[in-house]
Amino acid sequence: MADNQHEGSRYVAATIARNVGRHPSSISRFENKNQARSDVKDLPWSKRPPITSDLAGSCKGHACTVSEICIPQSQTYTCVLLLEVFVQWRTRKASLVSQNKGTGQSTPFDCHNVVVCKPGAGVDGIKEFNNMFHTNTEREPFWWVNLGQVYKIQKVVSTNRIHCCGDRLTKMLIHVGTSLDTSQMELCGQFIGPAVTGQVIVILCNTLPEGQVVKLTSVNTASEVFHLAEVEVYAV
Ligand SMILES: [Ca+2]
Repeated sequence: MADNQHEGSRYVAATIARNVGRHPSSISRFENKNQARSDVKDLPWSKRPPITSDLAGSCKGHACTVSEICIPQSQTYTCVLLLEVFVQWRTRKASLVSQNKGTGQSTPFDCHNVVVCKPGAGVDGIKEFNNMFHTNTEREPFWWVNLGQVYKIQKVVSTNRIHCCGDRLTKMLIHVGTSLDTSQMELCGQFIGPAVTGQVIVILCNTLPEGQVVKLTSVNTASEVFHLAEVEVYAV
């Protein structure tokens, strides 16, 4: 991940260097070159700034195109292609948004007090041998976390059960949405195993799906339990 972030930083730096612009009112060369584009009132609606003038700052009256987004700076602004902004979101340092949030799972399971196994153990920050969520045996058992508000999800980091049985996880799908109905959710990504005990599984959500519910489904050819020591959802 560190390498990806490093590559992302270099990419962003290169992008800004290539696209750096000046405010039309302060740099006459830019203003003259783009005279026809400097007056927002003359632009078709589709080319007008996407944010209000009060909030635009140095982006007020910008000359970015419809395929670009204006990023205000102190006295200038930068026009960056939307696609490149998307890349920045994918590579920027994200925030952990799932810890101690509401959780649930498809079926309960009694661990006989030998270990902590409850839905909330999946987001309690504890990655130890006796701590996990644990469903009953099913073809497609699932677990979810409700983040409490909508986020743009960048990645989901799962830590497999630590003291045994890691190969019970053979395929896992991660969906993001506003309900538990998978058909209404967006696929973040999938893991194809089998996993090993204690494995840390990083799934990048390449499309940056938005939602407040993140649902993990274990997909099996025969009924199986589903258990993970911890799930960490990161958002940008
Ligand atoms: Ca845990």
